[in-house]
Amino acid sequence: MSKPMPFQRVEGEEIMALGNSSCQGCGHAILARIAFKVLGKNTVYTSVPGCIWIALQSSIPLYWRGTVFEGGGALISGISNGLEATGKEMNVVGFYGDGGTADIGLQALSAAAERNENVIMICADNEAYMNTGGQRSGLTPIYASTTTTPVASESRGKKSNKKNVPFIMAAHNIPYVATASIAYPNDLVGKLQYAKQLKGFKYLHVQSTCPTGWGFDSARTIKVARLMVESGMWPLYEVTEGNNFKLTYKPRELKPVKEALSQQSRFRHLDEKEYEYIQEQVIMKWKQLSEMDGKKLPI
Ligand SMILES: Cc1ncc(C[n+]2csc(CCOP(=O)(O)OP(=O)(O)O)c2C)c(N)n1
Repeated sequence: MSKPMPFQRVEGEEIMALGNSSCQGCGHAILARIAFKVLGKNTVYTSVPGCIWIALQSSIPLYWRGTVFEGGGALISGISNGLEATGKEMNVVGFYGDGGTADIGLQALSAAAERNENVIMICADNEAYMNTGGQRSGLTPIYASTTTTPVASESRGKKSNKKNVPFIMAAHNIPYVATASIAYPNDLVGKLQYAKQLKGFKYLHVQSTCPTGWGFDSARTIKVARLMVESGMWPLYEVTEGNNFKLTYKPRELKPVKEALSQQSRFRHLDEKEYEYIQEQVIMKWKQLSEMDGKKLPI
């Protein structure tokens, strides 16, 4: 097992303005700051409705376009093709939330991936529709309390498991798919650098903590994000050249999921049986990923 990654300063020109209109401790703002340092000024970025639109629009002074939830995949495709037709080379980057990526926006993104459009698509995953008050999305984890999956006498939070969107995207056989976390900036930077120089559809799925929706003190945002990785709740990996799977970070041993989840009030109602269920799922999935590490995916 590899050592914990040392912290390094993220190099690059600071593009993000000093102020932005996201909440204190917002993972999206941290993601944007890091990402634009790597992407640089020769970038056009796009948004669909959500917190990431707000975070970027208020602080990233680069060429931008926004559209409806359903249109995210079409918008990045159109811009990329337009640039190619006029002989211009720019990074075309879609920054969409988990709702905009995994639910309403999935069809157009899938079509863009299938056409292998030359774009980078970044899913900023805070695990619910946070911009409208925290309704569940397809990427909300099981048992999480949200405004549409509240905890009450007949309800224990979200009933179903988190959708595995990185694997859905990998099944399109695109050149690059990766997961990342705002708590592992070096890993995130390396993945962005790799994606930036590659032609075709690149998909980065970044777990982005939300103090408001997850329920923890904003000063702890990186600690909470790190615990999600250290517990195996959010594994860091990449799939290159269509199907080569590699874990990019292997904690010495996984921390108990309870250590990560008990810090978030969206899980404060969990009983031992529910923790046990999540723990078993994580161990089973971690075993599967460890077996796949360094191998080709059967897709
Ligand atoms: C078709 C449609 N349905 C609903 C909305 C309302 N709406 C705006 S932002 C948003 C939440 C976005 O959530 P997500 O994509 O997860 O991003 P987050 O805000 O959590 O970063 C919703 C539901 C909308 N704009 N369009």
